[in-house]
Amino acid sequence: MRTRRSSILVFTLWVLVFLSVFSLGIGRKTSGNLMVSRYFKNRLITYYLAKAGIEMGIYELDKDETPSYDTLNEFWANNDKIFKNIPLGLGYITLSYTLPISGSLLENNNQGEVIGKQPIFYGIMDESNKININKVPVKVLKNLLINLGKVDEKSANDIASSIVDWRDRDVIVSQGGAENNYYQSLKMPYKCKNRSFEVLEELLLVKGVSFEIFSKIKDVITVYGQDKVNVNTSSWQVLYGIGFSEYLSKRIVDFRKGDDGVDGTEDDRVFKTAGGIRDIGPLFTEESLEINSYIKFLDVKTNTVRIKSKGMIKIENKIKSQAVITCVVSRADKKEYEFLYWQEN
Ligand SMILES: [Ca+2]
Ligand SMILES: [Ca+2]
Repeated sequence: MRTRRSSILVFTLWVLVFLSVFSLGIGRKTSGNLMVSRYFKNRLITYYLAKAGIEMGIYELDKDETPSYDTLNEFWANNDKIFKNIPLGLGYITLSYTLPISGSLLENNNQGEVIGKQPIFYGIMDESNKININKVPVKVLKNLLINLGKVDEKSANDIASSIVDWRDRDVIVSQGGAENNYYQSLKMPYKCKNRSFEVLEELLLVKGVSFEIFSKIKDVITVYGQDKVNVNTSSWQVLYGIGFSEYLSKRIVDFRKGDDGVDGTEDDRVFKTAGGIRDIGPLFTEESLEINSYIKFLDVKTNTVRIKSKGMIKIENKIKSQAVITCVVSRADKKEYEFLYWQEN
């Protein structure tokens, strides 16, 4: 009897042990699931907030009051009341960007300029504040490589020609350039594209473009939009990349900033035509000649923008969860916006 009792006791004990271990397991699993589901829930909320931000951006852009020129002080380009920490539903939305600057100028900056503390703009970025490697002529590519890529003149000429050969449809080798024959002769051969660049990294496939050169120019180039740079929205580094001297590039941008010396504020001076850069003040003969040479690569408006939208859930003012969507939108077709690029993080 005792044996039976004790065996029942042992059995019950085992069941209890089993059940407690089992329920512990369930407990763990449930709280784990709760965390995972909370993560996915937050992820979903922030994703839709970011997506709503893109819609909000396009809505504001659509109200552009000055179609003949686009500047950094337009409400869609810089306005923290519309684009910074905007509450919506369970979270917040922010649209922001900084002006593109070449890596090489940041590394070599010894003029006491602020590095890594670029002003943040709240709004939509003009994608035409960069140099479009699909559309600019060999002359601009060459200047870009010399001034910002820190490449010598001969190499710059060869690389610029190779870039044009890569994107043009013909198979005629430009002076110093490279077409299919060259790429097929490589140890690991590949085809010359003979089509437009779709992503910046494609440049690394072009003859002569090293990673070092690429990293120096990648931030000031684009594969989207028009052939000309918008002088109302570009950094002086981009004007320098086109071929203007460093001095004149800075003068143009400083003039644009207005008396407060800050881009995107009310006192900014607007270039309503590219010729407006002749009015920045007295010009030396060389500067006038410089303007004559490069003014054809400038515009004052844009047909392509980049929107970076961040959706956030905050607890006590700290970001708890966030999602970022970056897209490039064309408004070249006046009737509808076209998405050229879309990336979710
Ligand atoms: Ca070609
Ligand atoms: Ca200003």
